Amino acid sequence: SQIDRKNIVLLGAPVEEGAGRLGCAMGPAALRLAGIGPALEKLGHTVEDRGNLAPENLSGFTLPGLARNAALIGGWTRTLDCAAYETLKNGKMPIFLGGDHSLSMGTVAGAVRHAEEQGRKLFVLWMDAHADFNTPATSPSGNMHGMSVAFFCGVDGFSGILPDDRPAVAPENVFMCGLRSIDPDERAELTRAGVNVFDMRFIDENGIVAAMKRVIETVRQADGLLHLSFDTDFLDPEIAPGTGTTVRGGGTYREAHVVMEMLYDSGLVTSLDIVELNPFLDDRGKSAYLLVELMSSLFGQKIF
Ligand code: 4U7
Ligand code: MN
Ligand code: MN
Ligand code: MN
Repeated sequence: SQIDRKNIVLLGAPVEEGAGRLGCAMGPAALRLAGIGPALEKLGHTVEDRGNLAPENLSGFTLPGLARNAALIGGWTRTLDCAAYETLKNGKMPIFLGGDHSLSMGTVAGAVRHAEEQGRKLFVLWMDAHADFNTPATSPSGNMHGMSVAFFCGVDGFSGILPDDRPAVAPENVFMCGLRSIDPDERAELTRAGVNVFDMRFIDENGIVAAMKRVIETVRQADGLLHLSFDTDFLDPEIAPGTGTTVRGGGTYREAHVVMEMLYDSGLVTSLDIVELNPFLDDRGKSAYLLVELMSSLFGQKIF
């Protein structure tokens, strides 16, 4: 691709109103304090930290159904769509420091807009305990961090956040890894849409390396671009307690690292979100430090 992963741009997205409990707005500060910038520089990358972004004003905007803080999340989506698109257009690799997972509505919208303009396909690797495939019609909570994938796949129910002519990500180009908590209506929509799901049972039975080989092979065959969206709750809560929606039985330390190591070797990742870190719930920076360590593996840190 023309995106140079040696030229990294850090963009803070302190959004927390998409989640059911507050605290994710402190995520960008915690990731910086845990040393994300220096860790990537140490690996030979150029890191430009643009600080934190702010949402466009969409006050008064609402969505039909149950979607809490739709105006604020809609405003963030517009800001992040532009930030992702512009950074990629300049040939640089954006890393979005979250913030709750609703931020991916904007980052992926911008990434797919850029990819389509280049005549390329955008693939999304969604590492998460959850599918985030609810809509304002199906969501049991109304929390928009559980709706991001439905949004960027163009599922009905979100009109007015971005112009209707924006490209959507094809559900068959979305790979979910680590799932272990899916709502009933969400499951029906996910199946209907045809998203690729490597749930925890698949990982138990086949190993995470088998899942990752399929993802990498598919993206490579299509000469696609790959957006990685990494939800802290993909990880087992024993190793990453600092997130609001923990589910036990998650990814292990080595499973997470080997995914990052394989992705680095593939050279396919061109944009990235690190989301759902809630420093208020963390244990002495444990989750923040682990996320930084994983990013080192994603950017070339080798064991041997
Ligand atoms: B996260 C949930 F009901 N599915 O929609 C919902 F279980 O970004 C959780 O993956 C969503 O952490 C979790 O509220 C969103 C719930
Ligand atoms: Mn999520
Ligand atoms: Mn999650
Ligand atoms: Mn969460």
